[in-house]
Amino acid sequence: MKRIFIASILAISLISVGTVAQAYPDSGEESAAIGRLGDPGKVSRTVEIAMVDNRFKPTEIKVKQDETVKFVVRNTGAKKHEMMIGTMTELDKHAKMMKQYPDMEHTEPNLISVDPGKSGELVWRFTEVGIVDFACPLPGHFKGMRGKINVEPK
Ligand SMILES: [Cu+2]
Repeated sequence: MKRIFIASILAISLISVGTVAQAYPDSGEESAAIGRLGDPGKVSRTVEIAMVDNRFKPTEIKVKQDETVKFVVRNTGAKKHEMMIGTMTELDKHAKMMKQYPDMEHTEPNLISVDPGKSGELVWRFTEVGIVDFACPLPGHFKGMRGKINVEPK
């Protein structure tokens, strides 16, 4: 019974992802601007970020184009938090999905979940100059728990 329930939630969420993707036909191009998963062997900068309830510290980070950055993210709060790198459109879309299905397990290359008292790492390569957003997409956190990564020319 429980298994059937989970399967149907998955099916519903897949359908809604499909619908959203159609609504934003250019989201693929947008995603490329945020960079991609980095090679842990090529890290050129380590940035420490603290998660509190419900904020990131710091909220502004500077990196250089083509840098591979290792984010060491420590959750010093009492709640579970996530850090997701993306465009505001993507982050917003994901936050809406989390609101609808708060217990949905999700793994994506541009996201880490960190339990209270733990830390996690995310290695990301920034390929284009500009502002890349990050946020915690969990329900009730998304509005206040945001930050910006300024990718400067190398
Ligand atoms: Cu959070």
